[in-house]
Amino acid sequence: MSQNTDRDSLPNPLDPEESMSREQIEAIQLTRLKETLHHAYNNVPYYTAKYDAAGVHPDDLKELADLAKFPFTDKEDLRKNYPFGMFAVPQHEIARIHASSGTTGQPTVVGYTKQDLEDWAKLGARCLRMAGVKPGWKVHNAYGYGLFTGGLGAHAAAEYLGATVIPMSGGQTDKQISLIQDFEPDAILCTPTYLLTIGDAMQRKGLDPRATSLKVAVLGAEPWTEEMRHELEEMFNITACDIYGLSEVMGPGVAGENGERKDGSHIWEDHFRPEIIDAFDETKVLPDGEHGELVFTSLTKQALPIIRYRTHDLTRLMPGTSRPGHRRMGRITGRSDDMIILRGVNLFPSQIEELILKVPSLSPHFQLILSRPDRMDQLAVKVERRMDASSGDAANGAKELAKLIKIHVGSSCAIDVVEPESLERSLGKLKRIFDLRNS
Ligand code: DLL
Repeated sequence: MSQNTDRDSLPNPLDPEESMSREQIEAIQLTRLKETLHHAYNNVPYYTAKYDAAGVHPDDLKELADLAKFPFTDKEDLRKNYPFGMFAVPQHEIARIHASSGTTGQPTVVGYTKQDLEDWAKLGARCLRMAGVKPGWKVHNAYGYGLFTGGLGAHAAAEYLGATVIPMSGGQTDKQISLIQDFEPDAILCTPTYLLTIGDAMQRKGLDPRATSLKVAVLGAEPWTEEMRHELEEMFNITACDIYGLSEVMGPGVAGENGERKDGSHIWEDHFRPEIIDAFDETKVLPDGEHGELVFTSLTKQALPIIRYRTHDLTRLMPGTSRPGHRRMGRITGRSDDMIILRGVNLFPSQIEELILKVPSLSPHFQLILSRPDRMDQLAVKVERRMDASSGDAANGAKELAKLIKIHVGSSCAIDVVEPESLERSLGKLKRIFDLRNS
């Protein structure tokens, strides 16, 4: 029996690094950061050229704060080096390739060695376990399989944990429902908006989502709010936890949330060094607690070391709680490229989600439509009334929502309440903003 009471008090830690102190983590970070910088500089011409041009060398890193001397990497850099220019190992050592969907340009391609895949599975498993998923449970995986990192990433995590994986992938909502009923999974992995789609479809069939076997949902790949967590937990009678990640840094499992505390996702800092920078002045690295853009440096990745990658996700860093050595991130309030600037006021879809869910007659199914009649930007919120709300209730709800938006966001916008089931449902990552200003 272990005598280490500190470790024993953690809910099922998986590996020793997970339960390290902050000092131990920072010591590991410094060693790994030096190795990563040399690995990237010696093996990826992009980094060699960029650091030579900036007059910095991996040997300039003596302490963690020196990382700020090194230039950033952005999605554009991966695109310019399409497809394999960012790889730091020969192709025969690449065990897997993933790519972003590339809806907004050239896809970004990422690669993994066998060791990278093993680390990824381990970190994903840490997230699932911390959320409350147990070895031996049946796990229904409804993240999309394929080039997207969600499906295969979550799959490997659940397998590593020792769960029974049901590799359903995204879409085919009727089939999802049948499998959930027949296979009786204990946990589900998908995007928050897709879980809403499933719950909604169940209710339409006269089935009660609260009566399924599901106990835990591990949700990510898109921003979601505390109000949405409450909505989904009530809808399914489950615990809903966050999982965060991005392909360029690894995939799902960069950070995950504790299912008992639900106090934000712990970033696995033995593998990633996070920084928060001022989103408008990248030269400023902000202290913990301040909001800004999240930047990541990988510390162990072999195939695709990534240094100071700008995620464009806006959040803040907070001290670790259930894993004290690893800092937590606040909820992603939005992506800097999803920010709507409406007559000088900045707003994000998640702010609107939060306010809609405060109005009992309105459902979480909504879209934001931006247009420019008469050369003035206008925002319309299209939102479905709840099935059990009357049209009169919904009309009052629309007035209430307009008022809430005016008070909390500082902007006027039109509210267009539409009939239940009239807006397109999410099948994975949901598109909320429809910008018609230049069409
Ligand atoms: O979405 C990886 C993933 C799959 C994470 C499944 C979690 C679960 P990408 O397609 O590269 O990778 O998209 C990454 O999605 O920069 C965020 O903007 C957003 N995102 C991911 N997880 C969260 C989350 C995957 N928990 C981009 N909360 C990121 C908010 C998230 N946004």
